[in-house]
Amino acid sequence: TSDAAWWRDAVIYQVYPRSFADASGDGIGDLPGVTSRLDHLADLGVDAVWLSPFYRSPQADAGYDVADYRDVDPLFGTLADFDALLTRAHGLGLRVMVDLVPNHTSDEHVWFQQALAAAPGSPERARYHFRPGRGADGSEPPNNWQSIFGGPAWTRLPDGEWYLHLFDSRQPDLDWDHPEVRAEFEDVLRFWLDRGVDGFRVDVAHGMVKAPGLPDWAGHVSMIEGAEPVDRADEVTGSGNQGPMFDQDGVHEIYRAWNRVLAQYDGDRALVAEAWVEPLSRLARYVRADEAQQAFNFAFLAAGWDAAAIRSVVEASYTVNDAVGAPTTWVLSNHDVVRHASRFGLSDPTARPNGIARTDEQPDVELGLRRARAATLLMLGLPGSAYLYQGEELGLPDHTSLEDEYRQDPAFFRTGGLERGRDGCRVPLPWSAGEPGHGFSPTGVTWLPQPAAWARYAVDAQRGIPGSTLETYRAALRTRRAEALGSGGLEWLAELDGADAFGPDVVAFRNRDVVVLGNLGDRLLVLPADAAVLGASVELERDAAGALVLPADTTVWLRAQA
Ligand code: TEU
Repeated sequence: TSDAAWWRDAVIYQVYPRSFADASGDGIGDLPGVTSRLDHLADLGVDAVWLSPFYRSPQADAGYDVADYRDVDPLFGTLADFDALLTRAHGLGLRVMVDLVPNHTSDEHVWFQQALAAAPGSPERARYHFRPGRGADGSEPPNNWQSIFGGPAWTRLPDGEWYLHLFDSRQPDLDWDHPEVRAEFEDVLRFWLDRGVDGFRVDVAHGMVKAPGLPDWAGHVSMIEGAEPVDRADEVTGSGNQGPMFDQDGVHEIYRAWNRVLAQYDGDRALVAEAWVEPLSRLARYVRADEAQQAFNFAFLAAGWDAAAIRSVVEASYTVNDAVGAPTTWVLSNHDVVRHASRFGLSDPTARPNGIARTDEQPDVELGLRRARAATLLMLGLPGSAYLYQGEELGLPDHTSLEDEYRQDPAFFRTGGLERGRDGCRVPLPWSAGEPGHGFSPTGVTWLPQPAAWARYAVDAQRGIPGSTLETYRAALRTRRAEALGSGGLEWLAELDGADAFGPDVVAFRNRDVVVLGNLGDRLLVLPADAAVLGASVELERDAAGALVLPADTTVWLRAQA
């Protein structure tokens, strides 16, 4: 891995294939749809695309339940469609990362089908976690673990054995002590590396290895008893991803093995770990010269709209970074969380940021969008690599009034509707304002309904319109590239000549020749008279004396004075 490796300062755009663009007309996005819209991404100015799963799958968890790791689901197209996508992306100078889902398979994976057909204690069951139950008749689950999606993490078969699933019952966990499991995934990596992918986003990267003996977890006991969970007191991201089923030391051996596989290929192929691990010093253990190249920085996503929290998370991110000698990453939205345009419009944007919102509070759409744009400009001004989620460049909010009959997230069903689920951030993208389904599909069909008020967010309603969210993103990405901000350095600023005193609500730093100022407070900040604006999250105005002012909930990029 060279110092100039592409991923160090890359802006990587997450495509959620079922909701990006539909070429076939069935209302579900597909790979030819993605290929047909790659120009949008090249034009936006991102460096790479990460594709969420498009593999053969019964879609019990929108493709995060893989039945065949080496094939494309007919919903999304064919392997030839994938190759065409890759060729076109590379032709446009875009890298392509694909999703790897190693913690669990689909229940329709051939291994699990063989396990179901085999007897308790048979070798076919040894690739998963099958156990007898507890209690006199074995009718109690083998331990007290709960599924991340709600309910017990165990399901019983008619023959009396139980199997483990940290997510849905249709997502049985693999046993990573089994040598065939390890060999199989190294082979899957090679399959996609040979086709030319530039890297992998590793799903539940802190999973896979479980504590020996699968011990009960005190955190679950307290949750069941309704008390404050003992082990989660200092949890920042609220992901619930803690206990003996996550972040075990043994998982690092898997990354070292994968790192060796990637190293056999040219072109700085990369692994990004989706590890909901805290604190950041613990997350840093995944980002090593001989392990993953990157890990998502969810602490940044969880910081909320609070200058002190943002400063301290940013600071901590770089401390971690110094220790491992690799760049950090930034992320504000993905397919599991409430989009930041909606999160920042809630009274508490830090409440359950990892998506399965329990609240029925309706966000303030305008405030949310204003803050989201300001947060994005803060993020894109920071050194490191940034991840964008499809639609955030349009300022898309969540669909917050989706009717229950449309919901598909297993988390909704496993909690009896208590958790509202993640469908609201997965609504098909609006491409053109005047068409049915906003141009998502040639037939107008969309697998989830789009809110009626979405025309304003459509790509064609924003392209070329100065000040639109799309053009604000485009301009910021252009400047970020031109000024090499991704590979720059961070220097906090306490003051700026000619400007108002910052006060605690201003996040201010210099990166190379750019000064980034985010005003998270409610006071106007007067900027220097000669300030040269390189970019702003909203159009700036002047006060009576003719000075530029930075209003509340706004970020500006200025040319640094020598
Ligand atoms: O999510 C991993 C995860 O650990 C969860 O915390 C997830 O963020 C949470 O359920 C949402 O609130 C990954 C994928 O990103 C997610 O889409 C999948 O459902 C999950 O793994 C299982 O594969």
